[in-house]
Amino acid sequence: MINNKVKEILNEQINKEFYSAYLYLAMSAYFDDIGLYGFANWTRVQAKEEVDHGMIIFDYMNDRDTHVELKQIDAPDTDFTSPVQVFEKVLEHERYVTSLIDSIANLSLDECDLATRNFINWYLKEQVEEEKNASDVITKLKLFGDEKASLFLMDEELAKREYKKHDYN
Ligand code: OFO
Repeated sequence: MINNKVKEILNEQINKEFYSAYLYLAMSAYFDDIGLYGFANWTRVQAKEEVDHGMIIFDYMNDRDTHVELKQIDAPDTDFTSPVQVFEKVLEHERYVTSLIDSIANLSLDECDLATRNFINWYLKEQVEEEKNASDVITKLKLFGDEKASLFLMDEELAKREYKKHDYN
């Protein structure tokens, strides 16, 4: 059983992970609309991983005999103007999610919930990768510019990303 404060922050985080999935799906729809199908694939795969992130917390709470409360998911930001602007939003969003994960780590320690503190290590590591993935794409977009030829090459590269179920291991 998890205490109420930790339960509340974990329920919030499930909601944030599903919001992340919505946000990436909105980005995927934008890229599909402008014909960048590789970018659309990359963000769609990311949306699926975000659902996995939410489900890992969902399963953890059930394992600890703690009530899961699913909250309303906000509509995602859809103010997208260019590939680089979208990926800057991705990086900003992932930095925000990192701050949320840090808060869970700190609260679980304050509440002496060492199982949750240990559980959240997986997310701390995952967030390093999430931020790196976004900033790698931004670096390449800025390096090669957004002329059609380089966007086409980037699109082909991002088309290769494949979904692999994110397991807690
Ligand atoms: Fe769940 O890591 Fe991105 O948001």
